[in-house]
Amino acid sequence: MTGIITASSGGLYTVETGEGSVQCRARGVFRHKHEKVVVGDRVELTQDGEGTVISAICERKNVLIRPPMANLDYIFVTAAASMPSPDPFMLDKLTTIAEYNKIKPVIIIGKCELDRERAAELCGIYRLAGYDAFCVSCHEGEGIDAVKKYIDGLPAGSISAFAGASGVGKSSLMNLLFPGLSLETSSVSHKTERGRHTTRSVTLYPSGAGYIADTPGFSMLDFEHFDFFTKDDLPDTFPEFADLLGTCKYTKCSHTKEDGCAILAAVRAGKIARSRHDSYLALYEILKNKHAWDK
Ligand SMILES: Nc1nc2c(ncn2[C@@H]2O[C@H](COP(=O)(O)OP(=O)(O)OP(=O)(O)O)[C@@H](O)[C@H]2O)c(=O)[nH]1
Ligand SMILES: [Mg+2]
Ligand SMILES: [Zn+2]
Repeated sequence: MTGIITASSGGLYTVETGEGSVQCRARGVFRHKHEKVVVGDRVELTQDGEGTVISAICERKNVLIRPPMANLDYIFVTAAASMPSPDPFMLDKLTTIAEYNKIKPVIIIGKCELDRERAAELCGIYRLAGYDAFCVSCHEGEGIDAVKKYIDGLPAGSISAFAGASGVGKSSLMNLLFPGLSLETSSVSHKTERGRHTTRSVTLYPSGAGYIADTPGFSMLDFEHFDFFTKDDLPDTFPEFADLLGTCKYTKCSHTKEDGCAILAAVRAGKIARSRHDSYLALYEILKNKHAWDK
């Protein structure tokens, strides 16, 4: 029998088999091989002396460290227009990690009633990059139907997740999108503008034809070590660069400062958002200093 891992806690996994869900443990062999079963994994179940156990992990499409999940098809990269203040660099780290792992990013700007101008500006930046982007307000109900329709239209069997900083409203939005859920939410500290890390683990919920996960919010610390890929992989993680790659004056152009760089020209012409290129520069600096053995 096969199934999909929908939750995990202290070595106990919830597996949805299509004929209901079972709770079970993984065979000891995974621990020896340092292979970790994560939410989103498709697994094989076998009966042994102790009952049902996970006996094999099916080949993965991808696996992320944050959120700890496998086989993601879509990631709803979520920020708030305010409280906490949006951090485009954090959003761009998430989109680049997603792109590198062949996960389609979709942008959600929540709490849009708090700062409509900033919300519209952020959506504009990501639409210019070619992403689907939604402004939503859980408090005023705005944009919820559009996101719901989008999720309902995702391919059968697809796996998605909401991801972003703590307190941006991921669980609040899930509660509105899926009225059967009553996920815990809690207020953002006014003093620090930080969330309280209310969601503690990744859980997949059935959504239309697929699955969608609520995940624990990030803190800035989670992103200090950005070592998922190398600087040579970086340009390909910005989809708005794609058409221009290979058209710069120098074949080895780093798109950071060279004369005749087609990417820089597009930034000056307003065809590529400056904040996206700023993130590119910052990531380039980090990855430039990264050694292969840092992985
Ligand atoms: N003003 C405003 N507040 C919102 C909106 N959506 C959610 N909130 C509030 O933001 C706070 C945090 O919401 P959560 O849903 O717990 O945030 P989260 O992203 O799940 O946070 P973690 O689980 O810590 O990652 C709660 O107090 C919500 O009521 C909104 O559209 N507008
Ligand atoms: Mg939450
Ligand atoms: Zn260039």
